[in-house]
Amino acid sequence: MLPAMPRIVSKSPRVWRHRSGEIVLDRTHVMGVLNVTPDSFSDGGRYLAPEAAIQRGLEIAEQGASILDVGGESTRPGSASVSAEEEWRRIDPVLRGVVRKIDIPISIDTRKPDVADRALERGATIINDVTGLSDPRMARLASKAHAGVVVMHMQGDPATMQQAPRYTNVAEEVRDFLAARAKAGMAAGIEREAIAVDPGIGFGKTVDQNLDLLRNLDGIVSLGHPVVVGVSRKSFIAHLGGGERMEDRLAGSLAAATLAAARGADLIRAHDVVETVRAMRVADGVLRRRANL
Ligand code: HH2
Repeated sequence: MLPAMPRIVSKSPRVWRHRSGEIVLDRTHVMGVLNVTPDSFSDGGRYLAPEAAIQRGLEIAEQGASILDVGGESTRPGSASVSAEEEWRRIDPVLRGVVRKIDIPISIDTRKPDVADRALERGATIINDVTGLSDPRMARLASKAHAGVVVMHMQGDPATMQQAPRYTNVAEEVRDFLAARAKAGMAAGIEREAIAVDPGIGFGKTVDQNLDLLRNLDGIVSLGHPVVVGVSRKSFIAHLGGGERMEDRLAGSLAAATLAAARGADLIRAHDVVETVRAMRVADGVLRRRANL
């Protein structure tokens, strides 16, 4: 009898698929934030002029981000929504200005299917939907376009979400919500590997609930989808520290990002791109024995 052949198990790396390719999840990636708004909580007004936004978009790509996340509507607590026309008016020149000049995918941070649709036509390849595909048109268009999607959890809506967020068990409820929304996305035809999930830090959560979610990120990781975490400059950092102003929250943001990476986050959404990329290289060296040199 011939000896049994050793079984070769090929362990292909996990990936996140999007419209024009895939992101290999063999390290902790940074999703660089570009807010083309007058009122975003940390950088409102800074990149409202198209030239300034385009310049920043190019810089984000150069600084080592793996995705450029462009948004034209603030969803900070208490914010009012803007019309699809206004949102598109803000981001259209920016997408045109960066799209063929950078070699990283562009995600569009929007909750409006019309805006997402037009952005995909302009060359964006990922939809970052803070409402977790609550509008069925969003899932349908993502499926048709083979776009990547971020399904994020939010309790309530930005105008009122911080008034009295309530959960019995925040980690379980958010995990179950994300599992259900990812399933709904797949039922609409989106490929499993195109769906990333995000606990939505700060979206209808108290400081303690945000901390619970970060501490229990493994529940969300266990869903098997790529995991995005956005902690950058958020108010829980100031609550834990000494009430730091926006421009003084970098150290706290990096600490939270590093801990999220240690708990299994694949992508960190961040405003301070160069610093976050550097921090994630060190985190990956320790966590994944990954050397970049
Ligand atoms: N946070 C914000 C916006 N979009 N998307 C995902 N997937 N995850 C997040 O945590 C997340 C997000 C809020 O940050 P920012 O874009 O800087 O603020 P604003 O909504 O005021 O523009």
